[in-house]
Amino acid sequence: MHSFFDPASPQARAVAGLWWWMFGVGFVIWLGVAALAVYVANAGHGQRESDDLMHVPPETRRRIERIVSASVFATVLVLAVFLVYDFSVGRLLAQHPQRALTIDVVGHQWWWEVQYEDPNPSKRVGTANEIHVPVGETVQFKLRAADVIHSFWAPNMNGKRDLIPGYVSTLWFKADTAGVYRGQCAEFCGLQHAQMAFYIVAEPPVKFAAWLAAGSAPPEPPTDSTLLYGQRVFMSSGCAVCHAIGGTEAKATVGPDLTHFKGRSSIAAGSLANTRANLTRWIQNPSAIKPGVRMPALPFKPAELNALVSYLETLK
Ligand code: HEC
Ligand SMILES: [Cu+2]
Repeated sequence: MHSFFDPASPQARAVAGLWWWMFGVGFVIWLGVAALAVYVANAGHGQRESDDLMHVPPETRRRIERIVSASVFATVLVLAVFLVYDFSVGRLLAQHPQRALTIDVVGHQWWWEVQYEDPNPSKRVGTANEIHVPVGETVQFKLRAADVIHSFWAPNMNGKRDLIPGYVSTLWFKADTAGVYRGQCAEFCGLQHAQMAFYIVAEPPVKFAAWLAAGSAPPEPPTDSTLLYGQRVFMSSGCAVCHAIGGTEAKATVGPDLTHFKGRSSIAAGSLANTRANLTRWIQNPSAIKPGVRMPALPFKPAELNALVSYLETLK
């Protein structure tokens, strides 16, 4: 669900309200103007003398002046009302509590790095492309860009906010309806810009707290021999140069954090559903799915690939 027409936060409702009023009033004015144009086109046949404005009777002239002044006044009034309305919506969007759950989002070509802030560094939760938020609580987003300009846009929640290299922009919203809402990069950022989606998972606070607590714990270490082999393949064949998995030596941040990879619904920023078959396809040849992607295809023997995928499937 990726729709401005289905707001799920007070912020998105305010933006949608403003838009509908502008649309409605604009439509009524358009109807009026179109009706007048039709009227003018049909009226006045045979009244040759009134073609010449200099010879309009003073009575008619005064009437025309009154109509023009009234129209200008009405136009200014409508624009002024919308100006005030627009400012008030802007104020509402900027309103936020002193303290709020803060989520750091970094835009990369072409995925979203997500970190939940916590005063205790060991409780920070890192994930990617899928942002869980508690329903009924205002959440702050601190938005940064790692390479080029991106734009964070979850239309059911709030308007767009650009991510600009070297600058931190902020955005707030309070999800008030539980659900999964699609978001999308809204500023052209290169070849795979269109494949740079994300999801907002708005869930009841209790469920969210449980998710967050589980997020700071490392995944179950592998025990059976295939999974141990898969983990060795991961650590030794280059994956760990770019990815992190909690509780292991893999700590790199070039690509998405894979600690709880299997807990996410999609692979590569909404490009594929997170299934075993798709994960295998992805690792075999990422650029067949996302041409230009910043992840190389590594040569694996079938047994290695199979063990590697089995291991990644345990990262819940
Ligand atoms: C040069 C750095 C690099 C290397 C090496 C690398 N990756 Fe990636 N990986 C990335 C980047 C960048 C992405 C994000 C791609 C995108 O969505 O545009 C990614 C995405 C992924 C994803 C999808 C994650 C998600 O949540 O969407 C998985 C799974 C993954 N890599 C596994 C692996 C495995 C397994 C290996 C080793 C065979 C590996 N990667 C090697 C950089 C790398
Ligand atoms: Cu983009």
